[in-house]
Amino acid sequence: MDTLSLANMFALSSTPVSAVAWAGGHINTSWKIDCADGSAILLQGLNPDVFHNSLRVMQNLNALLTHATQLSAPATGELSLIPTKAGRDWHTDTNGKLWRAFSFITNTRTFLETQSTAQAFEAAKAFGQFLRESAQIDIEKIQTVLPEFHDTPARIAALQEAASADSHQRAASCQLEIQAILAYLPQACALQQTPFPTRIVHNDAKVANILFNESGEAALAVIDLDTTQPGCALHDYGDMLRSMTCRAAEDCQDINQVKVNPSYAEAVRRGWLQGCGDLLTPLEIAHMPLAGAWISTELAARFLADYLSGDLYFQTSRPQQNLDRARVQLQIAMQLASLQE
Ligand code: GN1
Ligand code: MG
Repeated sequence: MDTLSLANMFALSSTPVSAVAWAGGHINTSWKIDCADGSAILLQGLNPDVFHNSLRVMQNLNALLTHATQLSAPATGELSLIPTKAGRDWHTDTNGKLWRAFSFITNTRTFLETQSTAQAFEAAKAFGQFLRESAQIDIEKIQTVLPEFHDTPARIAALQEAASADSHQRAASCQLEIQAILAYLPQACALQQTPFPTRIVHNDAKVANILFNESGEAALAVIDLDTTQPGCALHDYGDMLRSMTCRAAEDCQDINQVKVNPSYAEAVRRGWLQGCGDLLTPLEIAHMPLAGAWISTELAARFLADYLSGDLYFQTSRPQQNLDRARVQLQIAMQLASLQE
């Protein structure tokens, strides 16, 4: 079925007339669909190879959106699902892939890289508010959709396995990177065993997942809620540090351009603390300085394992893209770690 016919399965206000691929994610398929009356939707297909239980994702999404509506919570803004003509929240295509449609919030923008310290502050504050607001939801209502998603030792073990299998004869070209990640294992194990509280966390707290107003000054909504599940708040903080403090692209090929800006890191810290209010425990606050290197190294392990396995998980548009992504994350991890020294 073509994209416009797919869009037509939903109860739109008028006829869908054009579809443009919506960039930014590495996992799902997203289209912006413009309709004849000037309205627009974001049509998104969940990647079944990643989200094995799409229904759970939709149940979590509904619980989060219902909560946001009841509270008129600022952090989730005006996100809303458009039902299908059959009155459901999703459409399943002939391949069993689940599609859902969000109303497109007009006069908004997303950014792949942070534009200013003020913007880093705003984005981090929004993720902090999201965490604080989600803490009011009964955690039993939010199900785990990606088990062991942030099990860093398991991610490093998976990299080691991919390097040993070396199914695409790529391991020789990235020994330095593999060794750098393996060296992080003791620290990863120590963090994994620290008894942080279990909270409802976003799990993809990158700058690209904040909807800003057109000037980019005000964060209007936290988006991409598919990975939201019970977990550790510091994973979100780590994701923010790795994604908001460096303006180089996530797959930048020139490692010299990868520079962590300390004032952005400080803005992220202040913004997140402000957004979280009094939510965080002393244990969480004490470990904040480790979170950036933690999550960048974990993501480096994930990108590199995928590169070694033949790029099966993260979408790529060129050879070695996952290797470049891994190198960028390692560089960010190193710089974030040295900021703390
Ligand atoms: C993936 O597809 P996207 O951009 O929403 C990934 C995150 C990574 C991120 C890196 C389900 O998210 O964990 O941090 O790429 N999502 C999943 O940009 O694996
Ligand atoms: Mg995501």
